Amino acid sequence: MERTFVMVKPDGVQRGLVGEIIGRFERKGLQIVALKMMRITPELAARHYAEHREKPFFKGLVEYITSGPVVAMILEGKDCVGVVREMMGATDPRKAAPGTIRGSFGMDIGRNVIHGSDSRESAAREIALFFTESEICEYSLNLASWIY
Ligand code: 3AN
Repeated sequence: MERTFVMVKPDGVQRGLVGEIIGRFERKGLQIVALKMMRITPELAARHYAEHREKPFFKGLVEYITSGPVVAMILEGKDCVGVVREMMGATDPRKAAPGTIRGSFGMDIGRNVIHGSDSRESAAREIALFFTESEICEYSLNLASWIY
């Protein structure tokens, strides 16, 4: 089983999309193994978005992601990283396929509702950045027989 890190960004929380987004992942058959609402500090934002440090949009990105609470989670399932990326849609919501989360709920690349890790390596790094081991729940849903 694979794990990925997902976050409903401040615009998603403000717009009341938390339940809708989590519901999509649950109904898909992904298992929530960790979940919390939190405020991202500028320091955590800088570490999370380290690869974008030199980009022109970096300052605005940090201001946006620290502007209100986010809902962070770890999801688990077969090929979870890729499955979540497909469900999120393209980074720019105006270009994201209709039916994807960004395609359904976004209009601007600077307000794109959700984050999901882009690789297994990023997922491992981001999970360690946002969660402690004790915040992760190991439990059986018997997915082997009902989902797969
Ligand atoms: P994704 O979130 O789809 O993996 P990345 O990693 O390229 O996309 O970008 C990380 C975040 O940076 C995006 N979610 C978006 O909020 C922001 N971002 C990326 N490109 C731009 C841009 N051209 N203008 C403003 N914000 C951007």
